[in-house]
Amino acid sequence: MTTGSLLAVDLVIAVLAAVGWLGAGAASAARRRPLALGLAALALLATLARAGTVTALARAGWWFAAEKVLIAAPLSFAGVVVAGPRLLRAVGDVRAVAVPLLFAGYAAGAGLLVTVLHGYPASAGVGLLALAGVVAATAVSWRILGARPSPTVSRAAVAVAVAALVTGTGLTVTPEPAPAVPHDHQYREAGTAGEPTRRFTLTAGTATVTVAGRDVAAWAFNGQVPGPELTATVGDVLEVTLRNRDIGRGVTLHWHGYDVPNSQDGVPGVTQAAVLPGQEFVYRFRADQVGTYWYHTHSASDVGVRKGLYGVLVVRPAPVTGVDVTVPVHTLSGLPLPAARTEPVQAGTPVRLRLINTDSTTHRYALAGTPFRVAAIDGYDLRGPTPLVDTTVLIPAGGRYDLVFTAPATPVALFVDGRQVYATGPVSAATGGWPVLDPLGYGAAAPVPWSRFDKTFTLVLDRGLDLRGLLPRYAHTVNGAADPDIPPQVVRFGDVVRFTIVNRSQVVHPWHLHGHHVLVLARDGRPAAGSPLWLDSFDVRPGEVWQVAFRADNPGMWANHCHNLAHADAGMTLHLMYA
Ligand SMILES: [Cu+2]
Repeated sequence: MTTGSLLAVDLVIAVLAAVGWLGAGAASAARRRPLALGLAALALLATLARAGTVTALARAGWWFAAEKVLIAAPLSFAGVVVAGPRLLRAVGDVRAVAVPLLFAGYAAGAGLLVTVLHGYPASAGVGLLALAGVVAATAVSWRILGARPSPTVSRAAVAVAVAALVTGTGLTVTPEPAPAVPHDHQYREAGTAGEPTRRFTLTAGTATVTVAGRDVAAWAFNGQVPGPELTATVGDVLEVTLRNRDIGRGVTLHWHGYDVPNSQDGVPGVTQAAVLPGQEFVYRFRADQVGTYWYHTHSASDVGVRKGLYGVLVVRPAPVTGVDVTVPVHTLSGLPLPAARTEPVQAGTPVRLRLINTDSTTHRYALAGTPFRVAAIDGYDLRGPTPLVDTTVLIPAGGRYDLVFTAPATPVALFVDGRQVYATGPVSAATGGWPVLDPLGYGAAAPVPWSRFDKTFTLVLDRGLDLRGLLPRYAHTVNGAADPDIPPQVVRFGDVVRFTIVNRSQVVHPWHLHGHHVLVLARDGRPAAGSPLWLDSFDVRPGEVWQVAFRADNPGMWANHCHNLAHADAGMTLHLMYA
């Protein structure tokens, strides 16, 4: 079983245990003896099963099990010890064991809430808060059920609850202020004098566009979704003037995967101010990375990109031979883009399909009718890619794959999630059962260029209640905190930096570091065995642990975030900062 499934199973079992104990308590209070015994037996079985799942999770990595071992397990154990023997002795009136059974339920429920609302890292404060909740709920039940606990027990319970509450909520300590994030930088500008310059103007505005015959209200660059395709030849200087006509939430241009100087990165509040209606901003950088990229607004990015403020950026080596097609896939108001197109290609022609996922979730791509190779991922050529047949690739949010093949005499078609988007002629193929390519085992290996790391960071991705804002929210968290309270990661120019990224949540997090490509070292403890993978976007699935590294060679303040942009907006954003 994968760690991701184990996390899900453990959650279900924890719910069963809590519901079982609470139900048994309620049934015994109502003198429903057989029901009470049945539910208590279910709860006991679930608690025992949970010992197994928590042990397995701890073996997969302490991140997955910390709060379960340190908080939920002792609480559950106390519940069993208190309720179990009393239940066995309750031969006469089953109502006498209602409170011990409810206590076991509150204990199991508190452990579950710690996992769901707080997660990683476990802290003494959270443990004490859970304890206070259990004691308080038990005391209230006691009074409601009319039992008369001894005064000593009552006083002790109140004392424990108050002490736990005071320490758990941190009322006795002054909170540390979050580290300041500097927003004004003076970093090097692009040295771009004297090279051939490619000039573009992108005007952002509300627009009505037609998708699959339907009119859709969109936010568009130059009135079209996607925006104009920006192309350059390696060595050109790109000069892009961004104008905002009427997007009230502001616009910027972020060059996704393009490792531009920090001042051109387009992150509002970090590298520039958002461009407001009537304003403009000129981006200028040298196109020195060949490959497939895209641009998108980073201002209110979740809604902005979803509504259409994105486009393709392709930098080609000169000269181009054969057929070279970009396929940016997007979902606009629930409708899939691009529209399907069919273009005959002469047999023997080299074809490159540049697949771009501009959505916030993973898409599945299948190329039918020809063997093909994955020539590049995220703009970086792979080493020794071998031919693939009837194989699908999964592209994470923000990611790009270049597929290459020589056109056969028979038609070829590309399917995205089963929908045909590009073809050279009529093809019908059922691609649903095809195997999925694992890029970590594809192509020819090469040694990792570093053997030691100057800085190592661990990012544990989770969900949790975030109470630091004005309104409480169920945030997507990194190391137990949500933006803007996640401390920046500080590196020095020249450092070799290693990130360990752990997903202990129930959803996929496509990770995206600005300004750098990272080399994949390992996933779930197994070293990457294929071509070196230099990525800017990679899916960290539930239960996965990725290790990636890079050399800190692009000074500035860089966003480092989940590219499911709804998650990024809901807290899953931090920053990499050069000292
Ligand atoms: Cu995410």
